[in-house]
Amino acid sequence: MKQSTVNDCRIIDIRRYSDTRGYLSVVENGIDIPFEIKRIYYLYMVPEVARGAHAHKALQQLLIATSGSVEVIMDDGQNKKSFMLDRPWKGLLIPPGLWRDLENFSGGAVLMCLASEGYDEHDYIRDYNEFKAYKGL
Ligand code: T46
Repeated sequence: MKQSTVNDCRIIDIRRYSDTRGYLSVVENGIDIPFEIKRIYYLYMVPEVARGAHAHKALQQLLIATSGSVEVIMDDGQNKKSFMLDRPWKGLLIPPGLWRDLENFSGGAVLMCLASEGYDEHDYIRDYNEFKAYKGL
């Protein structure tokens, strides 16, 4: 998706069920997100540093701050858009072909990623100039 832009990213409300015992949220293949989940990973105990700084060529993702808050800055090479993930029922759907920086992790933040593919380092673009060239810019 070389043509994807930051406007293709969107925040979704994740289904949640509440009763006197608290909340339960669920993401289910084929119902809640537009891709099949093949991998789950999560970032935690992040000190005051930025992570990310890469793009994916094919990977689709749903990012959820299951605890605390994280700022995700999406970049299509021409425009940037910042998303604050600060509720466990808010998810950021990210199409392929976009650069992302992860910043301002709050203390105790846990950022979970539901991913459409297995891990493949060849899917990463970790150099910003290479990313711009990939986008034809
Ligand atoms: C993303 C953001 C939100 C693996 O061996 N398997 C995996 O599935 C993943 C995701 C990572 N790794 C290894 C590769 C590196 O040696 O874990 C190490 C740290 O990965 P990375 O530097 O890519 O971490 P982040 O926080 O910059 O990015 C990660 C994901 O890689 C990326 O897909 O979108 O979280």
